[in-house]
Amino acid sequence: MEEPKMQTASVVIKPNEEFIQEAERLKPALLKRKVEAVQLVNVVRDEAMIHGWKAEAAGEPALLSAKELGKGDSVILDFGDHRVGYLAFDVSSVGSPPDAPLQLKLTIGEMPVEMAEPFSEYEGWISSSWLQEETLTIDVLPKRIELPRRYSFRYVKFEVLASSMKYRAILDNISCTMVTSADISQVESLDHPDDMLERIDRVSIRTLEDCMQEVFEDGPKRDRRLWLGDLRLQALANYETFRNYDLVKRCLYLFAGVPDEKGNVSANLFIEPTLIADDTYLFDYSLFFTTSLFDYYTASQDEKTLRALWPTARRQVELALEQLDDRGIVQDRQTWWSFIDWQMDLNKQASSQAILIYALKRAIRMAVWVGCESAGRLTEQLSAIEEAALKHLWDGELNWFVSGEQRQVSWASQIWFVLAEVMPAGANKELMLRLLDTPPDIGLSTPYMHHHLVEALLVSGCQEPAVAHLKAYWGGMLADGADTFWELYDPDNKTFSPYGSYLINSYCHAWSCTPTYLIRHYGL
Ligand code: RAM
Repeated sequence: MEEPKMQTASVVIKPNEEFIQEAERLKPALLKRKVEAVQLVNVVRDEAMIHGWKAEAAGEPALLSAKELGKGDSVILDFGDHRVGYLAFDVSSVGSPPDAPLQLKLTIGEMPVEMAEPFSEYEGWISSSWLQEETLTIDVLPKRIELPRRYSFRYVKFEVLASSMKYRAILDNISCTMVTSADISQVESLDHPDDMLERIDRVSIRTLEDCMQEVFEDGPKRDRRLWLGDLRLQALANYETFRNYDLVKRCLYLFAGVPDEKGNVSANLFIEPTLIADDTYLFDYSLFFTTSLFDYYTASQDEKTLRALWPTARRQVELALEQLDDRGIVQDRQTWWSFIDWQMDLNKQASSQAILIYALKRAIRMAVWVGCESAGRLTEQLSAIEEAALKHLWDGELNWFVSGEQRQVSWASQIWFVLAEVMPAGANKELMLRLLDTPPDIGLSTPYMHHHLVEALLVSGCQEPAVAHLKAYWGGMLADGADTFWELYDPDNKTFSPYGSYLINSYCHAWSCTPTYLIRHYGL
């Protein structure tokens, strides 16, 4: 898979110190819990399993203290569930006094495949430094080792790269101090009569919990960063579960704290060493600042924050409206200008137009709530872009929304136009049912877009296929061994990765946690 054409711009940031301080004030304390491995495992070839590997039980972790490890020996520990936290272990020696340092390699992974296929073979286009491995050279034994980096994992492989002929190593007391800002005691139990929905709900919550750190991270393995598109969905799931309004508020203030000179919010932020806006700007993600503020206010009724952040929210729609061509249609571009999905052949114009309509509708409601004079003007602009969309992007002969110069028909374009509620309810329902019956070639490639498919089915009144799809897709991940839901999952191509290798995919990913929102919010 080829790398998308990223735009790197020299951006001038106009920090808003008041917002940055407010975000700092809302920084959460992390909850900690120490856990131990539950078993030793061997990872063996099994073509029936995802990626062709499975973990097989190989005994109690207590066996480790009697296992003498020499050069070339290795053990794999299974922590029994997905963990995010800090690893520590004791290492000692048996035999003669250690006459040379011990060299240990740790490979830390969310999936069995990460224990089995060497990271040195990775050739994807995003950095291999995301693959979790460490080499330690230990001069003095015995020693308690506390690794400084936070990992996201279920399995840990220890390999002795070098000891000496005179001694062997013993590993013991291997533990993980888990960290999260999510307080599970806040979550009401679901008690759903449908077992599958109950399990999907539980794993969604585990996924969200592990992504909730000092900000809502997209994935604790990768990118460990606050992305706006992910934040929007995590926030929706959070309102139904942990109800940590302050963490959403903090993230909104962080984005609003570092806009560029025109007022545009970045697609993602780095929080350390200080708050830095990434130089990636995405048309849809910037607009999701507006919709995320709308959702936050709807859930929290926090009027003070609504008023403080409204100018930033309004600015995102104004900047998007400046990107229309003279027909009133969002201009298409050859670069990675709007995200929508990791479907590489997707033309993003129609979906982006629909997202602008979706965001503008919410902006107008906020303008009314705060008594902003822009409400009237925004309402006129809304009818103009809805009309333009129906005139230029709806193809009455094909009965589909089309996108770009080639008039591409995709799932994403239909889904986003239904979510934007441009056509009457009956027509939206018909469109969704037609989409399921006669699927266009350009499909969906992430749980992120599958979320939007299910939500589009629900808002258009197609509850039965919505539930069926949710169970088939997220239930498919469960059947394939998910402890937390994944960044990428294509049931027809289970090795899919937009990055060039499934080794680098994230297997606990925020945008995949939404079934708990869909089930609880829509009362499925
Ligand atoms: C991926 C990130 C994140 C997403 C961006 C667009 O690299 O992990 O989830 O928001 O892409």
